[in-house]
Amino acid sequence: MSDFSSAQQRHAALSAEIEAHNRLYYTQDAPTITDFEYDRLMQALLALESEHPSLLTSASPSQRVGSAPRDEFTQIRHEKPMLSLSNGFNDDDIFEFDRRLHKELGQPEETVFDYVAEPKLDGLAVSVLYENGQFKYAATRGDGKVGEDITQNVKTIRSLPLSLPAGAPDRLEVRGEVFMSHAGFSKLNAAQADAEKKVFVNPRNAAAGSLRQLDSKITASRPLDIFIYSLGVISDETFAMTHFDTLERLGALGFPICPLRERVTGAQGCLDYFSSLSKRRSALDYEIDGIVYKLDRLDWQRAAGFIAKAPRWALAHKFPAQEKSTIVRDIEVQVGRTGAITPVARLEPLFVGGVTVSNVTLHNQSEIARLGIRVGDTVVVRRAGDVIPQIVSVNLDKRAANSVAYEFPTACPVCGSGILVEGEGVIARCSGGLSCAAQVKQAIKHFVSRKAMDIDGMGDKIVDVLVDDKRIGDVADLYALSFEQIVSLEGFADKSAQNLIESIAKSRHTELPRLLYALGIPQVGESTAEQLANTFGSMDALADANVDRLESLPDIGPIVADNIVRFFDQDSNRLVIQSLFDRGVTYDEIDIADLPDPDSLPMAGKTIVLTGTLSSLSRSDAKKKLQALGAKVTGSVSKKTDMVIVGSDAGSKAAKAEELGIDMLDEDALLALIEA
Ligand code: I6G
Repeated sequence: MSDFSSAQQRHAALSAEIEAHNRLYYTQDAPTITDFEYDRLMQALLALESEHPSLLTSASPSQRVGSAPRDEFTQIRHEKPMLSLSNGFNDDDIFEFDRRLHKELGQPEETVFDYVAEPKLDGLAVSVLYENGQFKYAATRGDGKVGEDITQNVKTIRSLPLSLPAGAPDRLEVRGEVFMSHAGFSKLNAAQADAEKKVFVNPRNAAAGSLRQLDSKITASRPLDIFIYSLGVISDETFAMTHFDTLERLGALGFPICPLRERVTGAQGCLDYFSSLSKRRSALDYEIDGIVYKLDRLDWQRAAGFIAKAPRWALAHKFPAQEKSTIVRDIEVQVGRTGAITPVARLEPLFVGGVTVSNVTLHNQSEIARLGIRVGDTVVVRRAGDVIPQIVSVNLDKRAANSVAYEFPTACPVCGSGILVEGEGVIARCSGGLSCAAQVKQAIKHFVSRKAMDIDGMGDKIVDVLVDDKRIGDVADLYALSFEQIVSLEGFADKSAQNLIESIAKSRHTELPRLLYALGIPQVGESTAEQLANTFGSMDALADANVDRLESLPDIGPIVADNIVRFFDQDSNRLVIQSLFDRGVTYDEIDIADLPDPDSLPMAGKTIVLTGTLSSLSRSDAKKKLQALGAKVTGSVSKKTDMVIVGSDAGSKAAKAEELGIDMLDEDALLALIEA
């Protein structure tokens, strides 16, 4: 036998052996060799491939260790769109889902449907295509039509087969959820913390961050796992007749399938499964955010079809907000950019609703009084979906006998100035103004932030040090910083100091809306800044505007108008602005004569909300385009909203719009609207 054919045989044997150990370890949780022995097998395989590069095929287990970093992700168009799921939140929603399906399929009430119930993992959806039994590519969901090519990264997930046994369909696309177990997440975060790298807030973010690495070697080092839950394209139409059998067959081909899947009977069977899994949820080693029910018969699935971007035959039953108890270690107050004092409860860290929570805002003094909260109290913390965690109640039975009522401070904890309280304890403000280091720091952090002057590399810690060391006292001082001053800071080398100097220099020339927003005038956000810039055209013209003129603008009420006038009335603010210009800050003046009359624009007077992900333009571009047509784009849906633009993965805003009967447009309709 030639050298090469013996290497070929050895390669095939080693590959099969490694993949068998991958299955034992990752799918069956029953390893039969040590990590050391596994590494030896992998090293032997890598050595063979380095000696005979032609042995390195796309299905070699060596692909599991990652490959050369990429510059960017390329795109893959899904042959079959990747859908999202409709949501249900209570028993009625599930009965209604079942009733609707009966109606759609023309089945009498007495026919009881079989459903398959599976946990909905909180991870990232991916699609993986196999051709002739070999892993061809993997893609993210993206907008459902086009995703990103993450082939090299997904290949590193060891529980996913790289090749399929004989008998697998020639073309087989599987879809599933990539996730990170709690155990893997804790281990990863401990390692990240040891290496002084970023720790992740929850397993989902860790999984997402790991999967979207341009360097697949980093992905390979992350404990990712996957459960396959459905098919995309398949060349064999007789693969299975039911969803349950589809999962069974996929399992037999070596795919990891969630072991908690169950075939259940009727809507009541779905609800029984939901209640039984809700009880086991906290004991699972992975995060789930609901249960997915799917009509079992595939012919009925096909007949039921789709509404918008979701199948009619499936429903995600979401878990309600999670609540858990913990102890309040302390109550501290934070000082914001405009001196606003916000009390924050420092908690014994707890894992709730998918994140570790150690700080929860208490909003204001009257909220503290409403809850009657004290340091040392046991409290119930609630977190649902993306909503920020909140304390909902205090367990008085667990209150210590020697506990004392919390007293709101009367002096700023940072500068010692008095705290002024307005509005029955709702607003508390440090009276120190720009003599308060906390306010100065916050103002500078806002000024340098991405949507303001966008000074890349000027992080929070650097601002803290620069202010504490009195190297800067206001935003204009940033433009007087020297290379020597920066390079002398801890953690800076010549190159990083030079980069920061260049970022500062680059920000000198900017646009008026950015500069106005960066100044941090109370209640002047990005869109107000833009409106002010487009109306007045220059800083001087705005500074001279009076309250009446400001209030005549569509989005500016008396409070914002008053804030703007007061801001420009303060000598200290005028001095800082002058010193910004003296230190070389410039902006392009806007020729206001060129601007159309806002009332004559086609969407004048319309209030629009954007939700979900858009595929062909970013949300901020869409917002700008709508604003240019005269629309007001806001962040929350209310009765005043005229229209909601719904991208993929839209959540509660779309549901609210539906509830309020507000017009909803998808991305294609939005593009048509912009073009028209
Ligand atoms: O996002 C999903 C999570 C889980 C799913 C899903 C699922 O089944 C257990 N199934 C389908 C069909 C879709 N998304 C579109």
